[in-house]
Amino acid sequence: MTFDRVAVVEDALSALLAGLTPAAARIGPDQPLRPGSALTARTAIELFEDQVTSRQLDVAARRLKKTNRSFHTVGGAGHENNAVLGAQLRITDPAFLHYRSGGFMMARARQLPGSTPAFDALLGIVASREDPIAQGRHKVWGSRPLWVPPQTSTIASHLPKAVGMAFSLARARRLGLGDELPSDSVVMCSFGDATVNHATALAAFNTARYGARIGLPMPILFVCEDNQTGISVPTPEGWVAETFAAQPYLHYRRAVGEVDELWDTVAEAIRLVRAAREPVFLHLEVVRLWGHAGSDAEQVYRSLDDIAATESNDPLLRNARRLVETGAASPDQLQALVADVRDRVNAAAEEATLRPRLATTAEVTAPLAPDHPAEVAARVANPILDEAARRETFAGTLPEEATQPNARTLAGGINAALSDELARRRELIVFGEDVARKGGVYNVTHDLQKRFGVGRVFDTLLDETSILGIAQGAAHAGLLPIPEIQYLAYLHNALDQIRGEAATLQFFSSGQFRNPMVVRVPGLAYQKGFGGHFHNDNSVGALRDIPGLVLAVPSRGDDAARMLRGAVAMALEDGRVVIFLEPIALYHERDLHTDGDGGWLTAYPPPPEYLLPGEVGVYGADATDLLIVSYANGLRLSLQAQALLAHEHGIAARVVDLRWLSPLPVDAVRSHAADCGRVLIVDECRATGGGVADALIADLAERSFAGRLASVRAVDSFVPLGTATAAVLVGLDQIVAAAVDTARSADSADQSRTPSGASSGSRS
Ligand SMILES: Cc1ncc(C[n+]2csc(CCOP(=O)(O)OP(=O)(O)O)c2C)c(N)n1
Repeated sequence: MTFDRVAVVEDALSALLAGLTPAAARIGPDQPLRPGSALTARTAIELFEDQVTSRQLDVAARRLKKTNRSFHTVGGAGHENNAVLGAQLRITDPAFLHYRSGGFMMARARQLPGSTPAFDALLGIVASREDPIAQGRHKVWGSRPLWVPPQTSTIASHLPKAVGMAFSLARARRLGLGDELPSDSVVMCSFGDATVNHATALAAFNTARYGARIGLPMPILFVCEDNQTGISVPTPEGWVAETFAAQPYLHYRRAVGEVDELWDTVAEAIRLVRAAREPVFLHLEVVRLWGHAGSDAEQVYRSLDDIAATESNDPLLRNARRLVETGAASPDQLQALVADVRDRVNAAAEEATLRPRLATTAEVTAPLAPDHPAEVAARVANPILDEAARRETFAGTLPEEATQPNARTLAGGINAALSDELARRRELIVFGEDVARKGGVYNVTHDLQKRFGVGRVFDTLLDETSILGIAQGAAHAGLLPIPEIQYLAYLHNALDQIRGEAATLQFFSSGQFRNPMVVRVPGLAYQKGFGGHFHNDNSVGALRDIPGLVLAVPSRGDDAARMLRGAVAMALEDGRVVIFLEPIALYHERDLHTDGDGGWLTAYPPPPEYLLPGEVGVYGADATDLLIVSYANGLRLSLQAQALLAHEHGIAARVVDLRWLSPLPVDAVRSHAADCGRVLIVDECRATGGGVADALIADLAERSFAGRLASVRAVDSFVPLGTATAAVLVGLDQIVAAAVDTARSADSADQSRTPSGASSGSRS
């Protein structure tokens, strides 16, 4: 038996309009519905039309679904009063929207003559590639001209970036950026009542309040569309008001009553957030009609009486009554309006189903990982500061003029490169826990705040979700964020902000919105004296599977400086999200083979030298007995092994540093493998899915690499404390033994070998 309340609700509106008695006296189009209200008859009728249009989109989505012509039925039915916000906020007030925002979008689009919001939404519902925001990749509310970045389906995940943008508006302006938006813009963010319980939402409310508490401008309007339920779970009565009405540093406004009352409350809330630049929580009471989505069998968890009671509170019924009783409109006028909207949306829906859909892999993935190396190269080279300006940045001595020829550690190289980038790119900001005053747990951001000021280098509160939210919001505001997550293990705490949000934005907006960033993450294992898993997390599996994400893993100071420049330029030019994973154990390492040999210190390559994905490091390019492929701590161990293999076993091994773990530089590996004929992968991450060995071996095997293939990997274990680490991590002896075994194995390696020639290097 089907349970379809669409017809019931539709008929109720028709019946109401047919039976309403016109008011004794009409009011003029510019008169308010009620003395003292700012809602005029004209605007109220427009609003009603927007709400009916939104409702008809839901009707059409469900109708088309029955014949498999639509793919999304989560609707806004019952939430249409959010149109009151769409009409009153400006299109230069960025809006991060709940998925029930049809009314909001219809009303907002009125501010942009020539827009076709209903047809646009229908193109999304039928997943047509002509959908102007997502090209059918998802049904999202979004529009570049209306400043509505698309949001994913993950509830609450959009709140941290909305807060991040509110936080960043003034900061960007102070740096002479972000002038696309007026200086009094506010950020709006809407969500449901169940969502307020989510950890991510709570993080965002907290960060907004914390910001207000320390005196930062936080012009964020939180809008809770309270339909008293989350799918099937009722929200305890009064919960939202109890929780938010009296929180310090958060203004609370409750929007209830007739549409003109809602209008005035919303107007006051917007005025407040715009003028005070403090967070406001607007509590908008709504109802949810027709269940959570078309697939939701609401009758399983609600009685019919209950459902009917909700339907009797349909905002369209209420608003129609109000328009007629105040004399703003006649029943005939509204009847004609509803009939007209129904016809128009039906016709548009049929038309939308005929429009083409994405079909090929290339079409689907086009916005995922923009890659324009020539333009990136131009970015790296521009601007280059003159020597005097750089000397000023570095207080007289340039980092390349250190007292010894090779004087930079990995940490020193990153610090100097960050300084160079901050000095030449005003849009750059560096932030995170302890990065500013302390200069980072490992001193990598030492002195940056002193040199570049609190506006550009700052400490944040202790919340990784909010740090990554600030990064996304800052990017929306025109800045280039370089956030730091203190340890790799704690990135997982907030990974949804990368996986579900930052990495998906270009995909779901067809490249129209971008959140470029370079996220610095100290990580990996082998720390001496500071053990245990959480500070020695040796898995990159959760990062490597994120489409479009770039994962950079430098090992030495010079590489790090060049790679950071490449990463920043990729972010600026192509909007890429880059994770810059820094091996903690190598930060302050100086030696390679013996104490005091200084073999891990490097010269500092000044700008514009840079490296991009695909460019590997090669050590021993002439050696062809064996290829060792590694990265990070594994690279240093492999170089130690290389020396032992030569001296003790007469084996000439070539070592390749991958440098980039996503995308993997497979072309370079294939070429070096062909040169050497035998390959050993040294992967310091966990054996199963944690690292890169599986992917590299599979790639070579699938390409019929004929030589011996082997790997050493860390054990599938968390890293223990103290000396027991040696029992699970890859060690030097293990590498040497595997290398000897691989190099001496009898196989077809000699036949598979090709003349040598591949090399690496950096560019400038
Ligand atoms: C993080 C996350 N968990 C679970 C879901 C599945 N889900 C989608 S909507 C929803 C309920 C949200 O309720 P509420 O915030 O009240 O919004 P409403 O749908 O009622 O408007 C849930 C649990 C999700 N999308 N994201």
